[in-house]
Amino acid sequence: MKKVITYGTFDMLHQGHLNILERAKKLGDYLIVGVTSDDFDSRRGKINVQQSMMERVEGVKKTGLADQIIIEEYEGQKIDDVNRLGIDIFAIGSDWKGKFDYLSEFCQVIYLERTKGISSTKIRTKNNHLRLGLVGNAGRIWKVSNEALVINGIDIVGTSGNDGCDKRVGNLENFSFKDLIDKSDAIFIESNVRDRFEQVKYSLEHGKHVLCDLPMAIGKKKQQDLFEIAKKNGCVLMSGIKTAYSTAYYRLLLMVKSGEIGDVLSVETTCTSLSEVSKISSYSENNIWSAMDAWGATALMPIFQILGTDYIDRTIVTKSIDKYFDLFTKMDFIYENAVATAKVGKGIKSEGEMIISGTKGYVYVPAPWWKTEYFEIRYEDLNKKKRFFYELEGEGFKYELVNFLRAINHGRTINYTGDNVLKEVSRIYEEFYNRKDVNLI
Ligand code: C2G
Repeated sequence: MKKVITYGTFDMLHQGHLNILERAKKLGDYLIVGVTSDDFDSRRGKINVQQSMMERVEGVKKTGLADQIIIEEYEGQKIDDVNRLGIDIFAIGSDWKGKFDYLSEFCQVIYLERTKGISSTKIRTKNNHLRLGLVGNAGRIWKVSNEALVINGIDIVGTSGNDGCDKRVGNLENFSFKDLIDKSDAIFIESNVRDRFEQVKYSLEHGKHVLCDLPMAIGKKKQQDLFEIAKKNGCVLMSGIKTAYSTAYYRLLLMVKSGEIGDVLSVETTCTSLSEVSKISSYSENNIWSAMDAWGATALMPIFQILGTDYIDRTIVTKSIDKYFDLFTKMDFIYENAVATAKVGKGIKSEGEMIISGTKGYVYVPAPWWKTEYFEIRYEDLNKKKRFFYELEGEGFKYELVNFLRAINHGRTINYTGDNVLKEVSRIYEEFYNRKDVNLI
């Protein structure tokens, strides 16, 4: 029996895929199709795949051409598959010509002519053409616009800056806020914390999907209002903390939740950055984000995601120069069976790490943990230490934008952060600004 193998993502299965599967099948008696895992695709830079692995496997199954379907999970797996499964022929599209010649040591390698004029990219672009408007400070919007430009199906309409600076972001046109909303289908908001609620509300009320940095609102009630407005208007409202969408962070959360380090007793997060301005007294007038505005929500997120929001007590200590500008803030939470600490700083520097301690071991995420690519699970026995690495492309905006696009296409919000987490973060900001049970040093 002649065994043939071929591989692919097979996203939104189309005629090009069908042709290659048919021709590959004809080369032998038994066809094995390797479908890429979601992880493998994102690691090899194919991040805007629309269908989940299960849906893609289902698509291949339905063709009736595959005698066996396997999952391709890592670089270098092809050699192992060919040997392990006793493959005679490896077949792949001509767009890969030359790339898999190294397999000819183990089996015959055939490049089949690629079908012209059709691709998943084209289908994605046609289906998901989304006009995205960017609202916020030029410095931040610049980063996200760079990453958005490479995503199929997202067209950036322009920006609207509210930081008093009329800096243009790249070649993008700067509009008034209302004009930008008019011209867009969806809005990315990373503006000053106290402007966000009105901006999100206005956008949702005008039927626009919103991806907004946290906090979106000051106060739990206002966050709840935004959820309701989004629902009423059939809009997607998603949290824009990019850490939440990175593969490494998501994996570590799942591992902690599945008991990998036993019961969690403590979560500690630290996020700090020095400021581009050297004089502390002029931070506010230079429109620099304070420690809480820049880092508070990011530092709180893992605490509420892992331990929940039902803490018994909390203490906040802050060193501030005025009501809205803190240099350093330390937040401590006491739960029934655990404790947590978040430290944020602007104009002070510390080690930006995250440590999650449990009864069996602990997770260590080195600085800067909010751009997590690598983490370790450590145990009493040093030899049992496990290391995890998931590459993060760029700053990580791509992942949240791709998820946003997917949520809009599927007509539902994919919840990476949790509504309760969003509401609790909003509450902490309200109490912080109102100096409710906040100790000043
Ligand atoms: N294909 C084709 N004609 C098209 C589009 C795709 O013949 N118009 C072929 C590709 O050449 C490939 C297969 O269909 O052999 C699957 O294509 P993709 O889903 O795009 O997967 P790809 O990224 O090419 O993955 O390990 C993964 C493989 O290396 C290939």
